Amino acid sequence: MQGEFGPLVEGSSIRYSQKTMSDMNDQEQAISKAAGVVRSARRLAALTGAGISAESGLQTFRGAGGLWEGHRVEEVATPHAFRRDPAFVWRFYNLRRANLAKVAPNPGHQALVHLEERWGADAFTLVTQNVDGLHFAAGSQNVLEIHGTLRRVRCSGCDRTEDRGVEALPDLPRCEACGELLRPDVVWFQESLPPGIWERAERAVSEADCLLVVGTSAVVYPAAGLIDVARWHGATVVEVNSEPTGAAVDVVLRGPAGRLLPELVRRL
Ligand code: BV8
Ligand code: ZN
Repeated sequence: MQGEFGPLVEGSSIRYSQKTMSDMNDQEQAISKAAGVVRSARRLAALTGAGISAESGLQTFRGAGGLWEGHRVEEVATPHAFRRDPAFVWRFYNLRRANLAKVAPNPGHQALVHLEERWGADAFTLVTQNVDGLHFAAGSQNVLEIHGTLRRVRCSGCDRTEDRGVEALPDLPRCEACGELLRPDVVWFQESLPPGIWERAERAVSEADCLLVVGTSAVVYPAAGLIDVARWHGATVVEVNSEPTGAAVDVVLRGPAGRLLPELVRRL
């Protein structure tokens, strides 16, 4: 029977391999170190990506199944793709919106709510690349959705925005005010991030004593650049990820955020 650390069950006894034992010690040391860093932080920030929503059942972008109808998100989430074939792009987004109706926040999202409750919304800022709205759904309040949200639409004509929750939208939804095509109010590739929100994210990260980087492959910029901003300003960076990434961090908690974030909070 293969468990988290690979215990081998032989008969009635469990035998841990030497490597497994050292892995467990490493994990133990890392989470104790991370808890010490977080506990002593006056100001905290978190940067989350699709990985924190994986345990809610939402597909990540670059994981094994990270394709949609054989396309990479970078090919579908662009102004060019929308101009060329708005029905194709809306199919992608309406499917993702429909998925939102079936999912709920997981213990990883809830652990970040606990951090905001403990530090207060002015000393804990949650910056998310995710557009699934699950941080708000979990109860986080100080959330900067730097890539927008699937729950909001924007008129490609008059720029009017509207929160449409997760209601089903037509194949080509139109603006009630001017009749032009609506688009998802998300940041596509080659588009700028919402100015005010981006500035607030940069400031929060530059003032943080500790930045938690959770469930992101750290390949999309300028979001991934926030990790460097934190380090340049002297923050300690703690990464929570089930896989290695290229991010320059100080402490690595390797495993699912839905298990590691609650464990980290329990040790504070
Ligand atoms: C801009 C909204 C300029 C839409 C998204 C070459 C080099 C560097 C940069 C570029 C380049 N060419 C182009 C660029 C810029 C480009 C970019 O970064 N491209 C990348 C692909 C190279 N960036 C842009 O275009 C940005 N805009 O630069 O504008 C500009 C300047 C001036 C004037 C005009 C323009 C805009 C980027 C925003 C794009 N929009 N989303 C939508 O969602 O449909 S990005 C998209 O990727 C999502 O937001 C997503 O959040 C984000 C990042 O992905 P991740 O969240 O990290 O998800 P991923 O699947 O990659 O990783 C999941 C991780 O979780 C993995 O590490 C996995 O191990 C881990 N994990 C899985 N399960 C768990 C887990 N961890 C813990 N627990 C688990 N259970
Ligand atoms: Zn309009």
